[in-house]
Amino acid sequence: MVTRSSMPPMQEYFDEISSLWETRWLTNSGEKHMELEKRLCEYLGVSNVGLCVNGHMALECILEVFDLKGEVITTPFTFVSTTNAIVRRGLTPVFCDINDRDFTIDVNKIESLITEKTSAIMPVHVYGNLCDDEKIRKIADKYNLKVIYDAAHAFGVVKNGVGAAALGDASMLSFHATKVFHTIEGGAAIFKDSENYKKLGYCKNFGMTGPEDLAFAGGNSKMNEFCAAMGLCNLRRIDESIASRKEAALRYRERLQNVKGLQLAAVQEGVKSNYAYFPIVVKAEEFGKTREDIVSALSESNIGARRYFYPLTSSIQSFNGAYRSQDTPVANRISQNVLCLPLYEGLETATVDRICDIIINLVR
Ligand code: T4K
Repeated sequence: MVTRSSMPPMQEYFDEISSLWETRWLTNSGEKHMELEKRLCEYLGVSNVGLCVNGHMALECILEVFDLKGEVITTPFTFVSTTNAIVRRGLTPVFCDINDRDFTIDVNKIESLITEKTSAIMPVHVYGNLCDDEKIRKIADKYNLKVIYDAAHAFGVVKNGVGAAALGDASMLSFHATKVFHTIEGGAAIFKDSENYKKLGYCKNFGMTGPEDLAFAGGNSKMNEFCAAMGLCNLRRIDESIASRKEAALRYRERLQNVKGLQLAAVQEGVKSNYAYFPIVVKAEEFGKTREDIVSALSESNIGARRYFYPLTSSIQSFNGAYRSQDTPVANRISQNVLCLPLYEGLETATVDRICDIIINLVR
């Protein structure tokens, strides 16, 4: 399968949750929740980590905290959650193209999309590749826009000593079962400003500012204690887990980097990766076979590679064709040809080799 959830030793998780039978405090900012927020601040090198029920709702809550209106510049090459969060908050997505080296937003194309209605830029650190924050920040400052990162894939990624979660006015992390670090379901909103962390607390708890104070119509996006406990266990082993992914990812790179017609994501200078995904882009004319041929060959051997991200999120049916894929040509081309190969903690070199052999033998 494209990925496999990391699991802590069973007994360790049981020990972690056993106190819940005494306290019977199962959700609403309990002990485990508070401890995990603190530990994540330490690990990620940030100050305001607000846990949420999942990454998607964390993103919606961030938009709610900033009370944004109008248009948000984002990319269509992402999991549909990014676009949905913008739409569900009553905002209009404006799609910017990506660059074809690391598949993050093309910073040279942002400025021409800014109008008087633009209120924020929401780029995505796709596959854990970091966006060009320096350029994005400059543009945002010039036009007084918020920068909100979809950092669902970027847990623990560090560039020149600064953690991905520290970038932007806010960042969202996903702790879904399929992610590098998970809490079964879960996510976090990370804010530069502690006042916004406080507001998040209200947004994720029905808009209540006290037990009987109904300030606004908020939703329910709280993380429960069983999920937070899973996070505490997984965080203890996160460095080993990333090291194991690294081994597999480096093996893929070694085997596939010189195969004609296969493009690998560029290695970013100064970036300590988390090895979240291993995408390949198939250039069919050079490679001699299409992405779909590779998918079929792998699937015959019961190997589940996935087309993350296809189709573009600008093609959501309810947009009724309002956006054209030709307007984001690089995103369109990558989306039509990209394939994520299996990558997870404990993936053995022999399995990586078997997957690479199947791909290489297709054109031999
Ligand atoms: N932004 C971005 C850029 C994202 O990628 C995501 C989520 C979000 C925002 C939203 O964050 P969350 O609200 O989810 O926290 C999966 C995940 O459900 C989704 O979290 C993730 N991105 C997306 C890229 O992938 P599916 O529909 O492809 O997952 P599924 O069920 O097919 O699982 C994929 C493979 O993972 C399976 O073949 C086996 C393995 N798996 C799956 C589950 C559910 C496990 O090993 N254990 C499991 O519990 O969406």
